[in-house]
Amino acid sequence: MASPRKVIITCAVTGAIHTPSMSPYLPVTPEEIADAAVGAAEAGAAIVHLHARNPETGEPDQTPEAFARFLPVIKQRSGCVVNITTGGAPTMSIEERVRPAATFRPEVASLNLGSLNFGLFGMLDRFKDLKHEWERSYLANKDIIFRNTFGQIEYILTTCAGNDTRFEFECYDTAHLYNLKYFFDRGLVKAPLFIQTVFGLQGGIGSHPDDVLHMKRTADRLFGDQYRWSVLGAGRNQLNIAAMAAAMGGNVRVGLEDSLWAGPGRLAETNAEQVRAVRQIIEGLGLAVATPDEAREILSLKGADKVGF
Ligand code: KMH
Ligand code: ZN
Repeated sequence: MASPRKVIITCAVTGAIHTPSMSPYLPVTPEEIADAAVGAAEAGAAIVHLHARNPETGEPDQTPEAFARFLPVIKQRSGCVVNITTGGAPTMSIEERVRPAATFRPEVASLNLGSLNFGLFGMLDRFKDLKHEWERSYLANKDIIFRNTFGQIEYILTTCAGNDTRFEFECYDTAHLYNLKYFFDRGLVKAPLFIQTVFGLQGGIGSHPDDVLHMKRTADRLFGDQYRWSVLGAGRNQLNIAAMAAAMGGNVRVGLEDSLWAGPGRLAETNAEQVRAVRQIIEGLGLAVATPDEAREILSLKGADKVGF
């Protein structure tokens, strides 16, 4: 009997979009981030996507020192694949954003394939009492551009060149897939391309099934069998888009970075809860959850023994 297809679950445990006042369950301190990552891996996440935060204020912190407080702990407690963000926060310079990935040479780092508006202000309607002053100005800003110019993308690629780090290529619209094709055709990125298609973020492509199909068809046409498809549905779109993609041969991303919810009006209490929910869908489809080593095989990763932490 044919063995079931293996589906890679990525869990993004804290991110830089949601702010501490939105959910008491959002990991902020290094201990909370480490526990969340290990818990997500134990629930079935093969890859954990990591940001760091200031433990007092919860503000995004892209200093290598902040990441150093939890990277070794996660590596010691789990065999999962560590994916370090180069996205950081949209308010940061590209030099700041790339530093942790360049310093720690992870197996995977995120790479955002184009600029877009980041409309976080809609969340102010839902979350009124914000504890920290920085949260309101951060969320209310209607002029945030998450800048990822061709030059900045190239800067990240050249800065990380030689580290054998592979990338989670985050694509928020079809234009970003064409941008990736530009780099692929010039040999600046190599197959298999781990493409994370992002849906439902204000400023990027929507979250309708037509949007999912459009991104997949475009990626299929541009990259054929040279890519591995994954989906990230923001907010309430997380599980339905994951279910759609899993049924269509894709991999999935969950986590409190992308959605705070476990269902309508119910906050997820842990990242592991979201991993378990998507695992149930995957296994319900007769598919299986990839282990970290199976994910390494599927994505041609270098192995945890070759990282710099
Ligand atoms: N927050 C996600 C929508 C990154 O860290 O490089 C995109 C992201 C960016 O994860
Ligand atoms: Zn991220």
